[in-house]
Amino acid sequence: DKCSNGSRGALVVLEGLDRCGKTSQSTRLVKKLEELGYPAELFRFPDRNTVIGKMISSYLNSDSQLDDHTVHLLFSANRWEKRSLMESKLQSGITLIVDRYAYSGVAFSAAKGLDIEWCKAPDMGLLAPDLVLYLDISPEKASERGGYGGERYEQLEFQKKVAQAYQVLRDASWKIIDASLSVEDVEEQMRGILLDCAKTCRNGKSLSQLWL
Ligand code: Z5A
Repeated sequence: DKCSNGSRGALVVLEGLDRCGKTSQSTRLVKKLEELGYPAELFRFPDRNTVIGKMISSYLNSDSQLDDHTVHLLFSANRWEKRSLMESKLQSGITLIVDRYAYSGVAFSAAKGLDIEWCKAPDMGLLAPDLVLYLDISPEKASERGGYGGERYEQLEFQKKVAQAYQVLRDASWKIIDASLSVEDVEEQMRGILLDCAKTCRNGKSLSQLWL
């Protein structure tokens, strides 16, 4: 039982614009933590494997149309579906590296023009991250990277609005990472911060709730 001494894993979220490198980095961070003796797992939102996740995926691929409020609530519900699983993993000592979370939910819907407080409400009470790594990159630079343009939100003007909305959500748990550098240099910036966070959680920091 990994939890026999009462220590828990850390909840670490990676956020940023499309193509900022979250997916590449989250995989590397899980591997690094494991090497250093911290059990770790990768989560990502949307989780397209659930029934709700399949609805979201079809919307993102433009195979279905949904009202902006409706899809916002689906994204939030998709996180609530995973809340208790995430909590039990954290309590058993596993650090979770999460590729997008409630901040994406609010930033993308606010960029469409929805009220920010309305957007935050359905995610209130989810587990609050111990650390948010914001992979900072200009929308222009991100758009030059591979695979850009395929899905609904991958347009430059829209990504600029998302970047503005993210700024409103920054709080003390955020660390800003320069994501315009090489994959190795981006990881290097995060490693020390991540290990400090994992240690603090292992030493008994308690879990809290988001936006309450
Ligand atoms: N969304 C929402 O509206 N509401 C919500 O609540 C949530 C999400 C959770 C799908 O998300 C969409 O859902 C997303 C937000 C919205 N829309 N947008 N835009 P997703 O996470 O499934 O998909 P994504 O944002 O498109 O993520 P991605 O494709 O996984 O991109 P990424 O993770 O940031 O980047 P990557 O895959 O690691 O890298 C992208 C490319 O850049 C790839 O070719 C890499 O080789 C390259 N790359 C990565 N790092 C570097 C560096 N450092 N230098 C050079 N090139 C690099």
